[in-house]
Amino acid sequence: MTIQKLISVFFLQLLCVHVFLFDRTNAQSLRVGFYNGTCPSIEEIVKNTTASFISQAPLLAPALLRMHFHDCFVRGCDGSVLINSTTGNQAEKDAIPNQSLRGFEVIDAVKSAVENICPSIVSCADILALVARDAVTLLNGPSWQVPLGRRDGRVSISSEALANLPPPFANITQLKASFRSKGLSDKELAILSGGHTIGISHCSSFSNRLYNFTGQGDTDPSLDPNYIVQLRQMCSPTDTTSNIEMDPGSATTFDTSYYTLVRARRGLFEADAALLNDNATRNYVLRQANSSVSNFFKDFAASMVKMGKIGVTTGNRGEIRTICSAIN
Ligand code: HEM
Ligand SMILES: *[C@@H]1O[C@H](CO)[C@@H](O)[C@H](O)[C@H]1NC(C)=O
Ligand SMILES: *[C@@H]1O[C@H](CO)[C@@H](O)[C@H](O)[C@H]1NC(C)=O
Ligand SMILES: *[C@@H]1O[C@H](CO)[C@@H](O)[C@H](O)[C@H]1NC(C)=O
Ligand SMILES: *[C@@H]1O[C@H](CO)[C@@H](O)[C@H](O)[C@H]1NC(C)=O
Ligand SMILES: *[C@@H]1O[C@H](CO)[C@@H](O)[C@H](O)[C@H]1NC(C)=O
Ligand SMILES: *[C@@H]1O[C@H](CO)[C@@H](O)[C@H](O)[C@H]1NC(C)=O
Ligand SMILES: *[C@@H]1O[C@H](CO)[C@@H](O)[C@H](O)[C@H]1NC(C)=O
Ligand SMILES: CC(=O)N[C@H]1CO[C@H](CO)[C@@H](O)[C@@H]1O
Repeated sequence: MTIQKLISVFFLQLLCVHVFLFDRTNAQSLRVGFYNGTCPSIEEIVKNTTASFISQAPLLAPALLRMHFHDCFVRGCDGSVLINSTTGNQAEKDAIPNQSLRGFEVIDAVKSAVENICPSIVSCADILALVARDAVTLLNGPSWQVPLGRRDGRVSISSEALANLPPPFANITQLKASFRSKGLSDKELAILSGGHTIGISHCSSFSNRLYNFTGQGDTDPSLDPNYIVQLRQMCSPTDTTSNIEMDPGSATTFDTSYYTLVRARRGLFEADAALLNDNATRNYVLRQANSSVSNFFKDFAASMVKMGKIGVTTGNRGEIRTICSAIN
């Protein structure tokens, strides 16, 4: 090895160690009860406001869970998903994967309820993390303590959403790489994909599997043929409006049935079916599909806490937005 190479390897390692410590420090500075002294009723306000929406429209809950995921995978959990586009900037919200995000009105209502009690104290990124937890719990899912103290970012760029969010046709190699790039393991991929036990999809996210999988007018062989018949009845090849339950009949109940579906080759997206193509994720699916040995709730709670720490902004970086859809 030449001296130059040695030196560059050394600096590369220094850089890695630095980035590593930096991220750890940030994530560790999140803590449960961060607002104990400054906004003690925060969790109650968030929960009450969220519940007032979800009790009227339970299908808002999955949208709110997904919003937190989309926030965390793009620029870290910094509320950047909430920012509106402006004349000079196309924001994450307006990227293709975000076209189907819903529930921004819930976040806005929670934020204004919080601002009424503790103005300019609680970040939109923290609100999103709390709302996602409450949404899951309200649909009979697990609960968990949410470490808080995130600050809001001031940047939101449409192209970053496309680059950082795995598409519904991602294969297992791509999914693992995407999650690993965010510090999440293959097992955590299998766990967090269980979020698809609630909510809806548009036909366009999977209709290639029903009509023209490889461009030969064929279907996806990894999808149950009987299920294909049913799905075709709900989705014509050009349908852009129908809402299809990802976990039919149980779209507003957070349970383990996602894994039963995937095992039965009825996962809606290629990315769901792909979990069967790797030993670690496959074993996880099969284990959770057996309710007597499932620890999905506990796993999901822990993985949500971990996902909620991706690339967070803390300390005095960033800001506390007063309106979640615009930087201050
Ligand atoms: C593993 C990679 C993932 C892929 C490829 C993926 C893809 C998708 C797609 C395509 C949709 C439907 C969008 C539409 O057509 O309307 C969707 C919906 C949803 N996703 Fe994922 N997702 C992934 C991971 C996650 C994670 C980690 C979570 C949360 C923990 C999550 C939660 C949801 C929820 C709750 C919905 C339903 C949203 C609604 O009802 O509006 N997804 N996902
Ligand atoms: C905030 O209060 C809760 C409940 O009393 C407690 O569990 C937690 O440790 C406190 N956190 C901080 C950072 O003070
Ligand atoms: C939240 O709701 C509960 C039960 O309805 C109520 O007792 C409590 O006062 C509410 N808290 C806030 C902060 O609105
Ligand atoms: C996954 O997709 C990538 C990109 O299309 C491809 O290069 C790779 O071979 C695929 N891997 C598997 C296991 O299908
Ligand atoms: C299927 O896809 C191929 C290649 O993209 C295209 O040429 C063909 O017209 C499609 N067939 C149908 C029925 O959409
Ligand atoms: C995957 O699991 C099967 C059965 O559990 C085992 O036979 C096989 O060796 C495993 N493959 C790898 C690559 O670990
Ligand atoms: C589920 O797990 C239990 C306990 O380990 C086992 O006895 C049972 O055979 C499993 N069922 C299936 C369908 O795998
Ligand atoms: C952001 O866009 C939404 C939807 O168009 C709108 O209701 C909201 O008022 C906008 N926020 C700001 C700060 O302009
Ligand atoms: C909810 C939301 O903001 N959806 C937007 C996603 O992006 C498209 C453009 O690509 C907008 O038309 C939607 O309003």
